[in-house]
Amino acid sequence: MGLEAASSRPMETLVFMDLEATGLPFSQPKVTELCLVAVHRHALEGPPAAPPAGGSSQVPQPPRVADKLCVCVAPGKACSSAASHLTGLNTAMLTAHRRRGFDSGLVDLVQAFLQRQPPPVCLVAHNGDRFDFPLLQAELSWARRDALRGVFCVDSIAALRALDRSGPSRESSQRKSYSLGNVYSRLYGQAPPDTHTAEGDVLALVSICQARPQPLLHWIDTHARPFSSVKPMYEAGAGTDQGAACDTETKTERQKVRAATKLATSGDTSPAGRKRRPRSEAPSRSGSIPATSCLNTFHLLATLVPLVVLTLAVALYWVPWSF
Ligand code: DCM
Ligand code: MG
Repeated sequence: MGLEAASSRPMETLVFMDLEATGLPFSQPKVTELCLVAVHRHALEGPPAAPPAGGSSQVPQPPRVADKLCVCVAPGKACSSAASHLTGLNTAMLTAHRRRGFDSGLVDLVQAFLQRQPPPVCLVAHNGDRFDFPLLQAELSWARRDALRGVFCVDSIAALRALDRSGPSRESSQRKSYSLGNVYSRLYGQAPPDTHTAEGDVLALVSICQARPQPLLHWIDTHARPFSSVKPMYEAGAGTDQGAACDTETKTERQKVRAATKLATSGDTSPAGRKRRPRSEAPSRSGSIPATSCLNTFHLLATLVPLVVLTLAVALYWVPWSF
């Protein structure tokens, strides 16, 4: 399909990627928005970012030559209230706007978009190893898991940490936050615009990567791994206990995730969200008998009735003879 490439070659196209979703990994989230921005490595290798102005570094212009694919997706499950609050998206809204699910049409679209790019193609996502890549792999497993055969991927958090450790000042990466917003603010002295929209986050990531392009490209070339090596965040139809997959780094973050779990389990409380709850998930009304309990009663009667008939028959046969 033209995307196959030897990992020994430098990555020619970088596809910056961000996914918005219904919640954190433990909730087996589904994608609500996807954004891909593809640039040739030349776009980063070009002239350095504009010099600092007035104490804070000026944010570089985004590469002029870039292909973009941004798609809203109906997730088919409720968004956690935390996710809705962050992203401004909820399931009712996406359904009301008649967005389609993460179907084979979207897989074809993503595949066609990547095929247009000169290979080797490398996806770059911030926290991609823990969130975006496994989630994309899980969504693809519903359609075609091998759809991104030949594509590579790298996590920009891992890259930036490594560059800090190996840079001239050998900065410690231990105590620093590498969240997208914090990295961006450290570089440019301001918060990134449009955070938690897929496009906003991708463009913020591109700006971050423009700050130190040469060492970053070198790191990407030596650390890109095949996307096929990414394990899906969850298997299609797997159970709900995904606690081990939380994107936690520290104890404090684990606590935050536990707090988010409470929010997430409260679910999408919109009337539309309640209406779409599948029958199997609906709580049984008080007084009604669940179907499984009817089945059990039937089996009990089916066993007991022949036993009683047999006992009566034996009794009727033996009683006259016993006198
Ligand atoms: N997310 C969440 N709760 C958080 C942070 C993120 O549910 N505290 C989910 C919803 C987001 C997705 O992760 O759509 C991706 O996060 P981000 O917007 O940082 O890319
Ligand atoms: Mg995002």
